[in-house]
This record gives sequence, structure tokens and C-alpha cells, in this order.
Amino acid sequence: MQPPFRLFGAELSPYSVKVRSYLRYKGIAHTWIPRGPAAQAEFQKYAKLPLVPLIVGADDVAMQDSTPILERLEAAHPAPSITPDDPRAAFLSSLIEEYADEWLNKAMFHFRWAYEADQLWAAKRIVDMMTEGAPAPDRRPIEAAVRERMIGRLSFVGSNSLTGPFIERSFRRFADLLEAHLRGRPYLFGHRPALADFGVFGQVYELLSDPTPGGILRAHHPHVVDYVERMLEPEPQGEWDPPEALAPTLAPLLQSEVRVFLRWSAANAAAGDAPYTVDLDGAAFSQEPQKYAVKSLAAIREKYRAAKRDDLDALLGAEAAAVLAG
Ligand SMILES: N[C@@H](CCC(=O)N[C@@H](CS)C(=O)NCC(=O)O)C(=O)O
Repeated sequence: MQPPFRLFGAELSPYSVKVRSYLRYKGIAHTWIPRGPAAQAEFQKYAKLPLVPLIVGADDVAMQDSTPILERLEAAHPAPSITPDDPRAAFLSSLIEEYADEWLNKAMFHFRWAYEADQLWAAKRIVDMMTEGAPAPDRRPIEAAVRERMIGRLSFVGSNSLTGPFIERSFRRFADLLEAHLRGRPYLFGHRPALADFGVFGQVYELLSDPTPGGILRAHHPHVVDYVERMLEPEPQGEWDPPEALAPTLAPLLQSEVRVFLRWSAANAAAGDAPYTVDLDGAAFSQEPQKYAVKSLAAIREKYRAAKRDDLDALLGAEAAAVLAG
């Protein structure tokens, strides 16, 4: 038997729990290694960037970045596939994963570090990871330092006093649309999880674990809460739904939230190195460019070129299709 993969991750990292759920779904043997001091030397030996998740195989080959990690593992472990049979659904699954990684993450990070109750809870959990359960003489200054450092990073995802209300409205709309879609099926594309589910799960798992967004979800989105539970240990429950069956509740999500995300992403890519402002349905959204999203937009545009057809564009709506066409 192959020795298991070693997955260095953090419970508070959406991209780490995304990869962990994927490995569980595939039945790929792995050891989850929390990124604390005990793992630091080994982490540094393999990591090219100081980021989790980091996964190391039996061959000692290390991979970082959750999307290519899933793509490469999927090539080596094709069954059960996380790619819907229908090529339109397969593209939409990649697009919704991109939306989750690059846009839903704004809501996740914003709620965690903009509200006092959420800041205190997240800083406590991070210090728990740093101290690995060992009694710390006085944790308070460490928690205060973590809190201050992370609040300072809000601007990296574009959260500020002007964009905050927009990010929150966008999250609530997304949660309402996801709730409606999941009333009819256990996973985004039917009765088995697709790439998009792993991306969405990672972010929503974190949102559910924080007091403010978790409170919103628990009060109004019972199907989303069940979905997060299900995605922790996903199991196939049947077949993919055809796009025609998905359309009544998936097209509204694509034509509202995913469209707004793509408009932002196009502006982010066009901005170069300078801070920019983009009009998002009447709201001025200002931030510093996010470099990773420029690369991932180029990758999703490439996939769109291969998948493009009229009945895909009808699901996406004209504006989203135009952004994807570049
Ligand atoms: N695009 C990367 C993003 C990875 C990432 O941003 N990881 C964060 C945690 S979610 C991180 O490690 N930040 C540095 C730190 O926590 O020390 C992926 O999909 O894996």
C-alpha cells in the first residue's frame, strides 16, 4: 500500500478544508497535519510559498494551490469523477469554483476580520493552532497581535468601509440563491459532488464557523447548513442533473452573483498595478489589484473558449459570457 499523502493545512483555511474534503471523497489515504510549530520544519522543507494547503506525496513531490492540486489528483484518481458529464455543466463547475475561491473568499475574510466577535473567535482559534493545546502563560497579547495583523490584511481582499456593505449584500444574495438551488438536490450539479462543490464548501464551511455569518446561515439557510455538513465527508448519492433541470435555480446565481464577480475580475485584470474602482451594479468598488485572480481569470477564459456554445451562453447571460470571451 502507498504511504498516505501528507496534507499540511489549517481548520481556518478554506482552501485547506476544500482539499481535505476532496481526499475524503476520493478515498485517497492522507494524514492531516495542522500547520503549527510541530510541523514547521517539515512544512518549510517542502513549501515554495508560505501558504496552506501544501500536499506531499509518497514520492516526496509537494504541491501547493488548491485548484491545480485537485486537477492533478483528479488525473491520477479519476473515479468517482468530480466533472459533470455534460460539457456545459463541467464548465460551469469550474466557473463556480473560481467564483468561490476569488469572490466568496472576500465575504469569508471580511466577516472574520471586520466584526469584533468574529475577530476574537478567529484569533483565539489561530492561537490554539499556534500553541497546539499547550498552556500559554498569557495568550492575550498573542491573540491581540494576530487580530491586529489580520485586520490589516482586510484591504488585500478589497474589504473597506465603502465595500463592506456591498460584500455583505452579495453574500446574503448568494446564500439565498444557494438555499433555493439546494432545496432540489444535495450537491450543486445533482446527486454527486463536482469541483464547484469543493470550492464553495471551503468558503461556506468557514463562514458557518464564524459568529456573524454563521448566525445568518443558521437563521435563514437550513439547506446550506446541511450541505456544509454533507460536504465534510461527501458521498455520491446518484447521478448528475442535466443542465435543463439545474437551470431554474442555477441560472439566477450565474446571472447575478457570478456575473458581478466576473465584472470585478475583468476590472481587476485590467488595472495593472494601480488601485482601481469598478462600478458593480451601481456600487463603487475600490481596491488594490489581486494578482492571483488575474491568472485564474485567464485560466477560466481558456476553459470557456473550449466550452463555448449558445446554450451555455443562455445560462450564463450576455454580460458574463462577454467577460469570459475576453
Ligand atoms: N490560491 C491558494 C490560496 C492559499 C491561501 O491563500 N492560503 C492562506 C490560508 S487560506 C494562507 O496560507 N495564508 C498564510 C498564512 O495563513 O500563514 C489556494 O487555492 O490554495
